[in-house]
Amino acid sequence: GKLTAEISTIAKEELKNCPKTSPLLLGPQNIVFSIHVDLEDIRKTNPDVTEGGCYRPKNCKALQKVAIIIPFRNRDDHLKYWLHYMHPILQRQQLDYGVYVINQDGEKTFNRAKLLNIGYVESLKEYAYDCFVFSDVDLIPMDDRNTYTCFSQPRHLSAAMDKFGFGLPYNQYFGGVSALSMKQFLKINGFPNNYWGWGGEDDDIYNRIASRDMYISRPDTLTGRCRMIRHNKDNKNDPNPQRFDLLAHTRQTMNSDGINSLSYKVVSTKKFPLYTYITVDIGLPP
Ligand code: UDH
Ligand code: NGS
Repeated sequence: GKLTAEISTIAKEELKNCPKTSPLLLGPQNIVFSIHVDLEDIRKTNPDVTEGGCYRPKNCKALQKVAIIIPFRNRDDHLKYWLHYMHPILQRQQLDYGVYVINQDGEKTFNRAKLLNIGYVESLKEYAYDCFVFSDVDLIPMDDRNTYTCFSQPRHLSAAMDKFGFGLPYNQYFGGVSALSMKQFLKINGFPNNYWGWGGEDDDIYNRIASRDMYISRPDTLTGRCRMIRHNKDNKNDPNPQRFDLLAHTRQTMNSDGINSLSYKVVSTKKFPLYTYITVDIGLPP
């Protein structure tokens, strides 16, 4: 009744802020993709994760409300590993978070950045998130001190991937896992919608950030280590031959291509115990 509601509101208000650094962190951890993972087991070992893949700390008020957005198609095996490793890490980081898998409907050309824009919009329809972590489905941090939150500058979290010898392929690289606050995301008009197929969309995002006088923040190369699941080439995600031309004009096109020009249709939304699965029709390349 009303009284219970009031009591729970008071209880909520009285929660102290979580500490800046979570006392639950374990540091470096072993990440392997040879083990068997089972969704039902993951659910049982993460009893505090609620429907749709959400969690918030019980005993303190999380410092940020984080939507984790995963661009997706036909990677169920990878998603299992992601859920297996990430739910425990994100809880130890004491985040108020939700997991959104944005699944591209159909079999036409993949568009990673457009799916990420959609994740931003759709997650905000559910909760007042203030931070957005954009993560490929096949990347897992090897150290839980690499916090999946936003910083005073756009954050590149996958700063030392195993496939690049635990370094960066080039300084401007912004692919893999990144985090932008709502303010940072809106300052760059979100991400480009017009990169169809593989490559360049992450560099476009980098250009957007640089052109708005922001810079990339990163964990150090030890804390930022992460492992990628080795896999075969995907269908309908061939290198985009237009990516170099597009990249030459980010500064001009970013004002009219981005979150302000995003159009798509939600085909279905499914709430699973460990994640929210939104299938979207994103249309076709022009
Ligand atoms: N993705 C899917 N399904 C696809 C394609 C991409 O889910 O069919 C998602 C997934 O989250 C993936 C991300 O988009 O992690 C980025 O895809 P990518 O192909 O750019 O990057 P990935 O890390 O592979 O999967 C990098 C190597 C691809 C080039 C292969 C040439 N050797
Ligand atoms: C660059 C791509 C990026 C890509 C990066 C790493 O060349 O989109 O390689 O690719 N930029 C262009 O193509 C313009 S990877 O080694 O992961 O295949 O993220």
